[in-house]
Amino acid sequence: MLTVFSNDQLLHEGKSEFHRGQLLPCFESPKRAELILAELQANKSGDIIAPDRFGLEPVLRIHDAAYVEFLQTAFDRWHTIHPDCDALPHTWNMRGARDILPNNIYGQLGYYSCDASTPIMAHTWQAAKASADAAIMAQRLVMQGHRSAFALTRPPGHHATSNVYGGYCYLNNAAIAAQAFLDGDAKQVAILDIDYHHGNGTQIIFEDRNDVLVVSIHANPAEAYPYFLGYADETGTGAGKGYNLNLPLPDGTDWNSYQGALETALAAISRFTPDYLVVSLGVDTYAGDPISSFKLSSNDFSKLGHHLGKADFPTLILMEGGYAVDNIGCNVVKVLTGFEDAI
Ligand code: OKP
Ligand code: ZN
Repeated sequence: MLTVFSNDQLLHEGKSEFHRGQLLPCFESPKRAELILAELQANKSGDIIAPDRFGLEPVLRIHDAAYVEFLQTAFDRWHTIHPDCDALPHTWNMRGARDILPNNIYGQLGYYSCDASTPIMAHTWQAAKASADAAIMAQRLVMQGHRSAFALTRPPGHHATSNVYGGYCYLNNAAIAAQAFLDGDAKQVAILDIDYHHGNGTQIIFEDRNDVLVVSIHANPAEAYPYFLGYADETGTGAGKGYNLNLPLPDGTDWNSYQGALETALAAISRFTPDYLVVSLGVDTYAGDPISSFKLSSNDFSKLGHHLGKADFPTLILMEGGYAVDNIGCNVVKVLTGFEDAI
């Protein structure tokens, strides 16, 4: 399978994130992408190409202009006050308070974010934009007739909304790609999110729309990040009623129970008859993941890829999470190889 990746995506390298009471080295590191690339090359998985530079237009179809400008300028504003550390928020809005944008950089970081795990550094914008460009490039290739393409998107995207970053995500690559399909020749697009964490950003972006079906299999949010969305009773709003499907699974889920959810998800997608499928792929469902609790094995990822291939849609696979760095390359290659073996 063809892979799209830009070296600019490696420029984002956070020092630390707030994790369970401590500032720890960031789990979401450039090493993740490097190890996936190395494994793709070792397995002769297909060409790896750099994306074109797309303008802001496809990004602004999903994200607010003021939010994008904030992401472009936040680090410089922070850096003049704090030359030695990354920008992390510490104060957020509260229920009952006003939806108002303060002038202060600490206030604005809180306004535009949802957690303290997602630092902004000197090149965060550049890397996030390059990651979105990889998604758009792969989207173009699939629209031009490739059966599938893999965008090695890092930083990931599925927790970002039109105007909120968090969960290591700044631009919602899957949403940008889905919208780009619709702005091309598609009438309907399905997004299947199989990261361990619920794709709250993707759900919020599309929950009132019926041209994008969002289906997500993830850890029960009552027990796992992002906590405040991703429950089974969220089925879409307004015109989007019936076009959001959440399949939360308990701690310790292994392939046996995962497979049933995957079949349910793919059956719902088939009924929707999308023109294209966008897969938000996280391999943090792996048993060895340091921040997750599912129990998929490396071989299970081959079976997962096989199911995705058998679903028989023109498919863009893009990367979300996966933090067991020693196995991340192998697990991603298993998904892609399983996919190709099925078609
Ligand atoms: C991103 B993706 C605090 C615990 C939770 C955020 C997890 C983001 C996961 N450090 N941290 O969906 O893999
Ligand atoms: Zn995740």
